[in-house]
Amino acid sequence: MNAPYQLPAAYARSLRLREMLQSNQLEFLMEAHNGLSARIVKEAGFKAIWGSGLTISAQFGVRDNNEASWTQVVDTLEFMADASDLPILLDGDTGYGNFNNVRRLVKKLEQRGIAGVCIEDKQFPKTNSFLNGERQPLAEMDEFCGKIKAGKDSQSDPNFSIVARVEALIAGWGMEEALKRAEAYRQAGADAILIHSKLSKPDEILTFAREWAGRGPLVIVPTKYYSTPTDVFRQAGISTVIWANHLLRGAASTMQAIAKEIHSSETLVNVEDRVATVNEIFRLQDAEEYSTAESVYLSSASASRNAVVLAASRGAGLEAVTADKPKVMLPIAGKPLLRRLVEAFKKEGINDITVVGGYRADAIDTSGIRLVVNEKHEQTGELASLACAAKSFTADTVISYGDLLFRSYILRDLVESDSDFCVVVDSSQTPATGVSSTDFAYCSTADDRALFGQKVWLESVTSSAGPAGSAIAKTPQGRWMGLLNVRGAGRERLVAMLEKLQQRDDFDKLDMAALLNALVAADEKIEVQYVHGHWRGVNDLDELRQAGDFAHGQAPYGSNGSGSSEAGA
Ligand code: SPV
Ligand code: MG
Repeated sequence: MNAPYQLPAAYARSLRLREMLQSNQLEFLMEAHNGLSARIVKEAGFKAIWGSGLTISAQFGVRDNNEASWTQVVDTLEFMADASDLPILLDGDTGYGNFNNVRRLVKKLEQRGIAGVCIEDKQFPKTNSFLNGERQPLAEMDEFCGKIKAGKDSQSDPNFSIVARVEALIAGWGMEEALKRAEAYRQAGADAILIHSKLSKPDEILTFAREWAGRGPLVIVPTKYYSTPTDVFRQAGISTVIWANHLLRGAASTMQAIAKEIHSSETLVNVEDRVATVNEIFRLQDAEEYSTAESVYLSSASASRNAVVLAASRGAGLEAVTADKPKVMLPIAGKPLLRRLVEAFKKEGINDITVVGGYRADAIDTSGIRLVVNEKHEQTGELASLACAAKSFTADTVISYGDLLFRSYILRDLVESDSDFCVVVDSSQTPATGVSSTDFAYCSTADDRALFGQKVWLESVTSSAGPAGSAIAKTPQGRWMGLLNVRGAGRERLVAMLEKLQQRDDFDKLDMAALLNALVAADEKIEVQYVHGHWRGVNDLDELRQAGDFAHGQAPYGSNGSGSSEAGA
């Protein structure tokens, strides 16, 4: 069965306004003048909004004399229509020109989902009815009827409403003229008549309503005769009451009081509890919807992520080339190792990068990174350096050795892991071929290179701090690359573990492998992602040369380097 046909949103709003105008119970429109107030009107329970010319002008800080252009008004209405799904009746002043301007206005309002427009029989540019009303020239009646007809002929949504506002009482032309004009406007096609009065009593409105005798919906604006009980309007057969400017006036009084208070007291302490909380503003802006959408539409790679790069060492075996710089600043195919690493992080959307320097930290290029220095780098090891970056775990974080080069998929797959801890292990390297006796990894399953969908867990890593458990007796399944991803609640647990290890006497000697082993010993699950080559570390001059070849092999097509000599390719 087909779903029932849904009216497009603009139709639904125009239909709702039309039904309000035609209903036989008294209805109310509440003024709004921007997106925020439109939202507030909706939340208060109103069924529709009055887009007041006075208050939209006032929120711009200009007069109600068509000083704001009609397109500026329409742009404001668009924000209001976005912030609230209520029907909006625009106070369209005189229609901003002649019949032709009204035609264009109606088209543009329909396009922005506005339900109707009220136009008044004065001359452009208008002045607010409560400012020297009797001196204000009225439009010629037939000319105004032409505007109404032009508007009705140009609407494409049959439910769009045009309300004709009679200013004869305001301008002092008398009841007879008001009734004559209202009838002419009704015959020209107006969907309702707004009869306006500036008296403090509702007398002329009630007389008008009696004489009008229900020929069509009547709309009123009781700003001046505000003390009239609402039931009086009900009994007079009024269709709709407009509360025309009270949100703006309320906001003005509050802003004046708060500005004065803060200016004179030079503190926020007296006002904080008397104003909406910042969280309430976020709620009104629908900030939560943004967060939900972010989790749906932003790829996990571009969500906020950090990186911590361990770069404190000079590089044992590299003394000949590191007299004036740390290992991470060694050029590989013309570009420092660290720069290559930073580019790899940035490509993965990781922009918050903390580098822990030590030896010749002054020679580290700090563009695009935050440098923290392990001042005791000569006497301490990797964990002491990591502890210097403990404040950087403000989001999911990749911890990385500083001397790594790798193909980009390795980092991408690592950050996409949903485990709290995840490491990359190269199954192509075993102690026989490896150059280092540390960082070999024992895992729950060996890499048979067809482990898709099956998780592998780390059991231990060979560490300079000594063998971890009994695993050392077996053959390791590969070599830990020096990349650890920490996500979610794992971050706090990692920092806690680091603090715990800091209590140990041998903390200064501990390396990253010791941290991984301590986590495993504390029953943490550390996921292993296997790779088979596709990366380089730099631990001696030979590896430095191989890293250069690797970098050339990774150079973009069309650039100078185009080799392909890399490990395990
Ligand atoms: C407005 O709200 O801009 C109106 C109503 O036109 S009144 O200010 O009462 O004329
Ligand atoms: Mg107005």
